[in-house]
Amino acid sequence: DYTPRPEDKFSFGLWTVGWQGVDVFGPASRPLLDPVEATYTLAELGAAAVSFHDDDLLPDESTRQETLDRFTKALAETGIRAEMVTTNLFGHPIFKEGALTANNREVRRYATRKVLRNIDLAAELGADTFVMWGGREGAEHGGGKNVRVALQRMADAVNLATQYVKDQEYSLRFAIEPKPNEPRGDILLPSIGHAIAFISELQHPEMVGLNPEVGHEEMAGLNFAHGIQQALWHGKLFHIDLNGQHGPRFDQDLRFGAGNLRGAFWAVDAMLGSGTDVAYDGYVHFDYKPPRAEAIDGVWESARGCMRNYLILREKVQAFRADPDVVAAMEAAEVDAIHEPTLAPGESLADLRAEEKDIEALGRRSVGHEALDQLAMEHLMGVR
Ligand code: GLT
Ligand code: MN
Ligand code: MN
Ligand code: MN
Repeated sequence: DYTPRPEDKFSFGLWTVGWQGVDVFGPASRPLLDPVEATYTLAELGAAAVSFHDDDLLPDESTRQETLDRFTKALAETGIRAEMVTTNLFGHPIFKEGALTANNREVRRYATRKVLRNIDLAAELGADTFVMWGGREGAEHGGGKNVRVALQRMADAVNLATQYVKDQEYSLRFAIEPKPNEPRGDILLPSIGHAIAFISELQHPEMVGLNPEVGHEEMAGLNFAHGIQQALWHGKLFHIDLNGQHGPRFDQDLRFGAGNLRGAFWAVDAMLGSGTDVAYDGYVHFDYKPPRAEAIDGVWESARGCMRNYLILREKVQAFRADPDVVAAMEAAEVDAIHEPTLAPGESLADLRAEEKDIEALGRRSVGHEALDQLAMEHLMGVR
């Protein structure tokens, strides 16, 4: 059966099931969901953890302590963890032109204060990961933003945050979440690759990794499974946002498995290590939006669907990898031959150059990838 268990490490953003359906064309279609009540329900559904923005859980000062007390009680009673915390640096109009990279310095200083306060909260709640999604860091116009300098201000902010965590001796790691556009016309750090390059310029790069989202890479026409494999290769897959997307269009935030199902299959395969032992071992975190048309029953149905689809895909991926026909097809496709370095240890360039190979025959060789992919599709379609 596909019942979620604590060891599956499923986690949900409180803003996901809490999304009230506000969009560009209409107001909320669902009533406010108390984040503490949502935590209890997610625990019942089988989640092991939750994540939140400061403002999802603690929208106002006057009720802050009371809500925090109720929330920590919910964590204690359910055994749920607050594994990730992130900062809302996009909702308030003060962030309309950017937060940590706003042209206006007062805005940048306010955004930095908001981050620091939230780092203290994350540490207090024992979170492992602090996500930074720069949704408003970007521009619609060519002349309005000096992108090169804005990137330096972003680096300053991350440097300051990592230094603060070191000084306080917190055990938090940072995860940057790339997105190409929406809400800004063009967002800084638009893809996994951009973010990885950015991290290498930071003061404490070892403390900073990625929180890639399926839909965000696919909005840019990129292959999510390839993206997270590169992040794994760099040792930077600190966290993940699973959801669904139908190709390059607005950010759909569908439940995981909806949208590009083949992409989801390969994403799960990559998370499990693609047949190697380099796998993702963090929380399986969902960041999606229950469609605006759904009432509360549909909200919980979609949350169940995220976990169920992950468990089904995990089973499909494992069956695919274990299928003797697949093993043979992989062999025929020389998939494992890539493990052998192009130049063996001890070999010289002269050895390489001395080699005589039948170039024409190599050009005619069979690669067998269609046969292999057909097997994957048949596993996915449930006929094997
Ligand atoms: C917001 C965004 C998400 C990010 C969240 C982290 S907030 O909902 O659309 O993709 O993961 O701040
Ligand atoms: Mn999204
Ligand atoms: Mn996300
Ligand atoms: Mn989102």
